[in-house]
Amino acid sequence: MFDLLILVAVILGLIAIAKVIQVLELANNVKGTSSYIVSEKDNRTQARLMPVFLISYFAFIIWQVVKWGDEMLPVSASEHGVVIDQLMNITWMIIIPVFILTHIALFYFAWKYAYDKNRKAQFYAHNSKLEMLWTSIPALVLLILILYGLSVWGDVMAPLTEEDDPIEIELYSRQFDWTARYPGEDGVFGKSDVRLIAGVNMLGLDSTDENAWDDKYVKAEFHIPVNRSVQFYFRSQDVIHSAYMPHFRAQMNCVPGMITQFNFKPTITTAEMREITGNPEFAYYLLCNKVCGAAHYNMKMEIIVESEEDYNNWMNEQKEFMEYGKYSFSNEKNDINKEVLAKSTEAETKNSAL
Ligand SMILES: [Cu+2]
Repeated sequence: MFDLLILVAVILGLIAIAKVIQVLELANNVKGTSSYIVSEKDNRTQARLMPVFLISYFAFIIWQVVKWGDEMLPVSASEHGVVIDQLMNITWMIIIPVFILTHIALFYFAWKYAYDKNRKAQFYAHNSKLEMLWTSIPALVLLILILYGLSVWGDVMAPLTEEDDPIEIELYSRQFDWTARYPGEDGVFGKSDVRLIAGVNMLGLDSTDENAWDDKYVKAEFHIPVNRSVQFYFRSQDVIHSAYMPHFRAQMNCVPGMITQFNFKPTITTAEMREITGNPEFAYYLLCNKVCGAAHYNMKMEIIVESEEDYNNWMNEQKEFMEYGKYSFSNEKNDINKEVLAKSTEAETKNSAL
């Protein structure tokens, strides 16, 4: 109902504007002048508005930086994130002065050379030297930035080797939550198939595959050890989601039917970051960065970065897939359902509390 009222108001507003324009045109006809001819006075007004616009525009930008500046992400918590931030900062350092100078020149010229009936424009058709200058300088700067960017991209996306001794985590996305899976003691992820998803087996793990038996999966939060490379594998059950871990400067699409990858090495624990930011509530998050449906905003999982010792302790407390299996083999369906329910309610209460 409210939407309808807004629509009616907009339509009435447009009709009113059209009528006012008609009245102005009629008035001009009566006076014998035409509203389509730009007078000298119009020109002067427009010219004076140019510096006014320029100053208000810059003032608005400065206001935004002052107002929202402290909402920026804290220092990067991953090794490669520092390099990405550097690339970003250097790009800003080049772009900002150019942006300021070109805008000042643009509005200055529009003000200074507004139409003047006593002045005749100089006919100046071409200057090869100038053309060369303003083509080659931006091209060179862009080339340097792109090459720099490509080398950073190469470093960030480089696959891990055995020497890195990474821990592996699979992040499984679906509308509208995340599940993190660890390969368990054997270090191998069990097979999975979307057709096997049922009840407690929310990832569709293949219980006939021995590698799946010790797999562990968690919701609401997952843990990673500090200063150890993490190899992520991303899957999606339904639509394209995007695993976004802003504090680690990491993002990767989760695409149904394929496995995408990303790796990083966390360098700052959650506790240390709480001290750095001065915020005792600070938490790292995995978010979804694709608008994937109605409850997209709910796709959130806390990431806890801690010492290897704490991480191992936490890992030992997590249940293996087979332990859920035991329930289903003994046919205690109710127990499984209770457990699943408890897990997802825990996840939901955590998410809604954030
Ligand atoms: Cu999503």
